Amino acid sequence: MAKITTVQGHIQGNISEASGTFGWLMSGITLATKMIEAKIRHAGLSDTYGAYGAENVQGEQQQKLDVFANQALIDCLERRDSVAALVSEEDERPVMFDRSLDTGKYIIVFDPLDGSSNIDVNVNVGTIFSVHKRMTWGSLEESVLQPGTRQVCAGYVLYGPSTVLVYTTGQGVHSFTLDQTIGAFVLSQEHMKMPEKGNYYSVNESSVASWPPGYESYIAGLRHQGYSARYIGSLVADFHRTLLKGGVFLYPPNKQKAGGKLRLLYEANPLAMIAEQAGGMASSGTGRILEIQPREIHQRTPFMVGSKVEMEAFERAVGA
Ligand code: FBP
Repeated sequence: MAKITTVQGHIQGNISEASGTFGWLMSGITLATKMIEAKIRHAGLSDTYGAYGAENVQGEQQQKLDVFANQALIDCLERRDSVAALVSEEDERPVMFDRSLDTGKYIIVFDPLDGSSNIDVNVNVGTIFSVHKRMTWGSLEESVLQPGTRQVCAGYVLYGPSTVLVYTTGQGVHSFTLDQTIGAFVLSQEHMKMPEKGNYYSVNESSVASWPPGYESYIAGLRHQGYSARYIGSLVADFHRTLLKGGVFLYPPNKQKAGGKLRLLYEANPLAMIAEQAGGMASSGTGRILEIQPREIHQRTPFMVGSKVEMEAFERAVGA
């Protein structure tokens, strides 16, 4: 019988933190995302599509699956004693637990269901997570607002034709596929590398007229070199393709969203850590994403990520 490696088994050898505690913490994420996966697979049969009827802190119409995914992650993670606080895209304020420094060591920030505007049309969506170590000084709020360089783990789950979990703890990028027959995420690829150069660019060109100088000519240059366009409109799906095939994904600032649309803590930072660990790069257009000092939990940022060749060309084009 072929030996299989689960996420918890893989963590044992891949983290400098207390692996047992961390493995138990990660099992909260794998359990919740399996619950979300099951709900998504049956969405058309169980009245799970559509709006929930409330707005989240971003001013977005919450989808029923947004609310389900958020609650599943909170329910599973609050039972992990090592969790000191949870920050979700769906909630204005963090959920804080009264746990001592010795016990409550980690902070988890997450986007429970990214790309949720695509759910009803059966397009890939995802869950994104990032783990920070609680600082031994200052308040819990200060521990939540740490730069991306201080992440101890980052990952996402993509709910697509198959369900994959991709994560890093700073020792390479590894991918697991959900094996429905045993209900476990099984290791399917280790030490993934983003190709140095790709053939795709991915951006919503509808706002091209209000991009800052250099962006439009950069994209025109890629088109001139024969790059093809790919844009799903689900960040996790567009990022996963970029990780596997190379190229570049951009969500530039524009007139409506001068600070960008995507959120720093639970969208840009975790994907930037994975990209860099896989040999790629991630920029805000003025600097490295991971070096941004967060000011508030739902802060947005312009987000450009991709292969080394395309990203170095991008930085030259916009003078970053
Ligand atoms: P949420 O669904 O988590 O709010 O994510 C935002 C998002 O849907 C990303 O997944 C995607 O990359 C982007 O917004 C698409 O934005 P736009 O429709 O402006 O191109």
